[in-house]
Amino acid sequence: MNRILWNATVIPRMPLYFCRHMSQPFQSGFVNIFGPPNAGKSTLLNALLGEQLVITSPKVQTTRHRILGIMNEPNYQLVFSDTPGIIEPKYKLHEKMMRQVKSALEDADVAVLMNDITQPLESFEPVLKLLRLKVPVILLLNKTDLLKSKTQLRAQLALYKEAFPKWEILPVSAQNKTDIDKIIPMALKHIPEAPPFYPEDSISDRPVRFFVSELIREQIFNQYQEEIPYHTAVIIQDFEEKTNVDVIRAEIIVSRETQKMILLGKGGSGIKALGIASRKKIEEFLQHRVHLELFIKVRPKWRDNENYLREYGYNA
Ligand SMILES: Nc1nc2c(ncn2[C@@H]2O[C@H](COP(=O)(O)OP(=O)(O)O)[C@@H](O)[C@H]2O)c(=O)[nH]1
Ligand SMILES: [Mg+2]
Repeated sequence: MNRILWNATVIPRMPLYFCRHMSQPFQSGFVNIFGPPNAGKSTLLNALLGEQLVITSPKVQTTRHRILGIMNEPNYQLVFSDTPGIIEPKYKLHEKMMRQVKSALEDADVAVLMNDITQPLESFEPVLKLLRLKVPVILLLNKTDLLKSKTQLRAQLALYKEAFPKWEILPVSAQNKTDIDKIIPMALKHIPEAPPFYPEDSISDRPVRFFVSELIREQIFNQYQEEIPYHTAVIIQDFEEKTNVDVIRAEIIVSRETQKMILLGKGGSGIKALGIASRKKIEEFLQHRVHLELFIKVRPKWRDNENYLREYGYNA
């Protein structure tokens, strides 16, 4: 990851804009990705941008924020949004996650709706009820690599086409990057002529600190089971950029003392392994050596506490 591609500022949209270099019109707009948990939304964003920008995991509700990923080409800028999976909120953190989804609904020029093609069509209905889409939709049926035959694919596709006759439907595999290149021309049909919203060298609207905290959270999802990842937040307390090695201090917030003990592991082995795995990922991301220190804090019921949620970056 190039270290200077961050901290973009928003440029207001103007009525019509022509690319500086040629007479071809410049298009710019928002392509927002929605779907149930685990459909592969975050995997798709990474595949589209060719970067490991957002975190993914086999567990549901890994993504908690709306995260922009920006694609810059000579004739267009597409601002993709990864969003949390659509669920019925059970606690305040969930409500905040769904507000992130709502904000993405409001500014979308086109919605990329995603479902796991191996799941029954009925499982998709609750998501549609909660979404109420008013913009053009591209429906992606993801994970085609898991299907056993072309017949199975054709059967699923026929079901979806019958249920959603107005939508463009495209079977893909985000993981294998199969047919994801077809999404761009489909999306561009719905993107207006406009100047870029973000400087053309930016890849996201979030600062480096955010991605670093997410990489630690991803490792928590990898390493710990059951409720632990869902009770955890990660905050970067210090980030000192130095020539040889960046020094990063991060706090891991949990809801209960017992969760802290699990995170620590026997003789601190758990937190040690977490530190090593996280550091490797962060070094890959920053392309720089990192010294990482992790601290664990217990904050009872933080997921339902407005002040804590705000402090931990869940602002919506
Ligand atoms: N087999 C297969 N697995 C996928 C595909 N896309 C995503 N996954 C996996 O599905 C799980 C959920 O993916 P993620 O991107 O985190 O889903 P999200 O919750 O919708 O953001 C992860 O384990 C991914 O590796 C795909 O095309 N094929
Ligand atoms: Mg996700």
